[in-house]
Amino acid sequence: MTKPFTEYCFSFGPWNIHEGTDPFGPAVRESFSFDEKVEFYRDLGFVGIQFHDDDIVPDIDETFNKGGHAQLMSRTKAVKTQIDNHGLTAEVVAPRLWESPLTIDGAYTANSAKERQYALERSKRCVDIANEIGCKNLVLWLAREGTYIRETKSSANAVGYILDAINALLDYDSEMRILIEPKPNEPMDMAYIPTIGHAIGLAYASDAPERVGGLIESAHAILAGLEPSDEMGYALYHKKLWSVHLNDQNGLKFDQDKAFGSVNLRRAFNQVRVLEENGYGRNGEFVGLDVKVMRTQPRHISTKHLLSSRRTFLNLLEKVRTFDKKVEQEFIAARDYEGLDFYILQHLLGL
Ligand code: 3MF
Ligand code: MG
Repeated sequence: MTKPFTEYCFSFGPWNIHEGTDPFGPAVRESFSFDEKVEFYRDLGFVGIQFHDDDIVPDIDETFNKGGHAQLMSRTKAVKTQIDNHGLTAEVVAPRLWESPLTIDGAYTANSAKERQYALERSKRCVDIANEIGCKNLVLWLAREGTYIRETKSSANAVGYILDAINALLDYDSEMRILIEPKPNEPMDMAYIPTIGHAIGLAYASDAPERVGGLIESAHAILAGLEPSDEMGYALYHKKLWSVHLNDQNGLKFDQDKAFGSVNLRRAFNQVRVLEENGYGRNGEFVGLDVKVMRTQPRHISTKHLLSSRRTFLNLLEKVRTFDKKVEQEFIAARDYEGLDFYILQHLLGL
């Protein structure tokens, strides 16, 4: 029996507190500044921040063009001091490769060599920022690496382009780890790296497999028609689950980022179960949440989704730990899976 592990560390990104903009309507709440958001973390029970490069250095391309590397580093130093003062850690930093006019046709897989070059340079700057803020985890959500129609790109060449970029980043910094965050669609119709299996395939094909792993988001797995806890189990077996974005998703539609467990509690239970039973967190992995508050929520209570997602994780952790393993094994030995099924429901309902 492994010793029960109690101290999970939780993280979220500044974008998880937002103004309610959606494709059909504008902001409905006034923004909280980054300075205000940093104040919220501890009170909400979080100690880790997930960053994009431009959460740290706003207008990163302009700042770089005007002030060069020194300007990026001085802004990063200021944010580092700020988060240190709040007792917070930068869990990950991700280059935001999907907003620039130079990444309209993709980043690493754009058809234009000049655009691919921009994506790589921007990623290297992100590595510098990560180092300066004391973080060794670079997240790659490959947002625009895919197509709207198949015929615009060669999918085989695209895999090579992505791998080239990963190898160039591994070479650029011999200590940085790369966490690929797969997602099957949105913004693209079809993405080249839709599941954790694809991501881990790239990891093993890379020049430093021990430094390439994955970040699994519940909603992304569900959008691929897969069971998030099994996706996690796959990565855990390979020792490549280095972060998670827990949330929930109501069927196959736009990426909803609903509060963890809010659609399917049992599916959430199984995610907590696979993490807890496979030692997730023991090597410093964070329990990351990537959750969006409802558009209807008034501003002064627009962080409740973070509080409740964390609480749901902890409540389900209690359910995982109080689950009677002996009873479970008896049902399994008798091949009475109907019995086990009902036992789980009773347990989740507290009966
Ligand atoms: C998109 C996502 C992203 C990534 C984030 C980190 C905006 O569906 O999940 O959230 O998690 O960009 O790289
Ligand atoms: Mg995410």
